[in-house]
This record gives sequence, C-alpha cells and structure tokens, in this order.
Amino acid sequence: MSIFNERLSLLKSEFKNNTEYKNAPVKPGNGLFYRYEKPVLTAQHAPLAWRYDLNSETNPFLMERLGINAVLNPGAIELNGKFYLVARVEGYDRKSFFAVAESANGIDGFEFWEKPCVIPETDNPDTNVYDMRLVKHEDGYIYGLFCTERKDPNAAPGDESAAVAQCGIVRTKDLVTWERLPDLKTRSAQQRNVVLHPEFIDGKYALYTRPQDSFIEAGTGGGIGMGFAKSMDNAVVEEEYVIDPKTYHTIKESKNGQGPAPIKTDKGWLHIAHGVRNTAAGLRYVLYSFMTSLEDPKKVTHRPSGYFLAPEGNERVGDVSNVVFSNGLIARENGEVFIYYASSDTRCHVLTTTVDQLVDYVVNTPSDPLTSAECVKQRIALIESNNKYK
Ligand code: M1P
Repeated sequence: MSIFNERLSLLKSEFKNNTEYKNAPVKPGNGLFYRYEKPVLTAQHAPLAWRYDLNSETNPFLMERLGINAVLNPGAIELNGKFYLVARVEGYDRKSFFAVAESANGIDGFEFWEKPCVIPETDNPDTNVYDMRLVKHEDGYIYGLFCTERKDPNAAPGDESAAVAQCGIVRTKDLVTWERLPDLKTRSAQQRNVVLHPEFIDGKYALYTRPQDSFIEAGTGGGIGMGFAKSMDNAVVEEEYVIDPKTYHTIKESKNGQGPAPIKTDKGWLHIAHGVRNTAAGLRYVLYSFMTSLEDPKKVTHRPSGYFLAPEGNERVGDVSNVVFSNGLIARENGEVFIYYASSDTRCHVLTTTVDQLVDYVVNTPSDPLTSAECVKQRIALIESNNKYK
C-alpha cells in the first residue's frame, strides 16, 4: 500500500474515533448543572478536507497543509429542533474564522458543515474575527455580533502587537448567507464582548458593551455596559451605562464581559458573564451570573457570590490556560438550557441545566459580602441554619 493510502485510512479512522462518541453527564453534579465527560467540539472535528490536500499527485506524503489549532468560543442557536454552534476556528496561522457545526441533541454528534462561513468585509478589512454572539432578535433577523481586530494604525514603529478591537455585525436568516453591516460605533477606544439584547427597549436596539482603554486592559472602561441604538443598519451607541462594574477583590477584579444574550425569565433577565482576575500565573477566567430587571434591564437585581464555573482538570490546560469562556447558550421552550463554553481557548464543552435551576441559583444564592470577616459570618449563618438537619 502507498504511504498516501495507508495514511488516508489511518486518518479516516482517527477522525471517526475523535468525533463519533456518546457524551454522558458527570453525576452527581452540583445541583445547578451537569458537566459532560467529553468536549462537544474540538480541532479534531475539523474535516480532513479542511487540513489536507487529498490529491496523491500533489501530496504524496499526505502531509497536513493547513492545520487547525483550536475550536473555541462558539455562538449557539436552536433552529427547527437542531442545535447549531457557530464556532471560532483558529488555524495554525493564528487567524480565526467562523464555522457552523450541527447536532441533533446538543451534547454529542456535532459535525461541521462542509465549508466555513463566508463573512463579507467592510471597507476596513478585518485582520481577525472571533467570538460570535448569535441572537434571534424580535425584528426577525438572527444577528451575529463578533470581535473584529485590526492592527492599531497608531502603533509605534516596530510594535507589531498593538491592535484595535471593535464590534463587527452580521445578520442572517439561515446561517448560510451573512449580510455584513457597518461596525458598531461607540465612544470607546476599544470594544469586545458586545452582545445584542433580544428585544427592543423603548423602540431601540439594546446592546451590552465592554468599553475598554486598550486591547487587553479594560482600564477605566469599568465593566459590562449597556447602550442603545436606533438602528442596526448603522448602529451607533452614544452613551454606555456600566451596569455590572468590575470590583476589587472579586472574581471580576481585572475585567468582565457579557457572555451570550440573557435569558428572559419570570423573575428577570438572567445573564451569564465571564470574570477575570490577575494572578502570578496569569489571567484566570471564570463564569458568573447575575439578573437584571424586566422593567429596567439596566438595573441589576441579583448578584450571586463568586463564580458558578471555573476551569477544572484538563480544562485548565490549553493555549491560554486557566480560562473558561462562554458566548453561546440555547434556552429551549421546555425550560432546558444548554450552556456552551470553551476551556483554555482550546476546545468546546456543554453544561446542561434548566431555567428553574438557574433562577433558583441567581435569586437564592447570597451575594459577595466583599470582606473575609463578612464571608465568615455568612458561612457561620449557613452552618448554624443547618444544625437542625444533622
Ligand atoms: O483568552 C481569554 C479570552 O480573552 C478575551 O476575552 P476578554 O476580552 O474578556 O479579555 C477574548 O479574546 C476571548 O476570545 C478569549 O477567550
């Protein structure tokens, strides 16, 4: 057998092993959600045709030509009973692109569509695009808000890393054809983690923002902001209100960012967000939750203490270690919720829970009292209230 044919047969069986598996919840879980034994989508899910030249004439060694480094931070949506992820796929060349993967049950069997998404450009070409938040808006479109990154035109000579991040916007009806709209305009020098609220507020589009001073640091940006735009065809947010500030000695001390669009519940809008703190080992990203008022979505009504998800075990290691990040969830009509997250900027996972569990968590978990002494009081109160159940 030729090297080419032998390798092709090995690669095909490796692909099958890496992608065709059942995924099971890890029990007993924590009462809020189940983690799953395996990731849902990885670089190994990228079809062979994306990575190899499959022509034995031009590639007799069946060498990998365009490798895939990571599959992470997927937007998520349910359409006609199927689960779709619009994942950030990163090549060995460090450029990310978007690709749709589909599954019948949302926890295993994800398969990429034949080709990645073709996202039209504006007059100012994107160098890199990533982290799409998908939202079915009440105006009838599915919007994808993502980060578009370009080299900083004011970078000092020799500085090849200064970049400007802004919010790119596309819309679609089918995830196949994407219409590019002008990038969001705000007063902030940089924007990442911008998310569209699914409903109009006072007749306007509402957007969660994350004003930031520089590419990495939120700086005086303050936290998760909210702003309003008259139109998405040329979206302009004049003023951003910080609704969830970063806070000293908490899990969101360095910065934070809205995750997917919030879930509407009877008790309020339920948000999933990421919080970042700095450590001697680098930045640590965890997921936390909060709730905003149905009457005034700028007002936070509940802030459970600390994080609900931190990287664990293998999740702690990857391209950017010690990170969990979520920008996609699916809240089904029957109350089930699938929260998709990536670990260490490398692979995608799912958590399953329900709206009832999330609401119970957010409404009934005490908030962070912000000092050690107050945390001790809080814990002793819990212990003492448990005495009668021993
Ligand atoms: O590397 C961790 C994450 O860093 C950025 O998030 P943030 O803007 O909140 O710092 C993003 O680049 C994200 O893609 C990445 O997962």
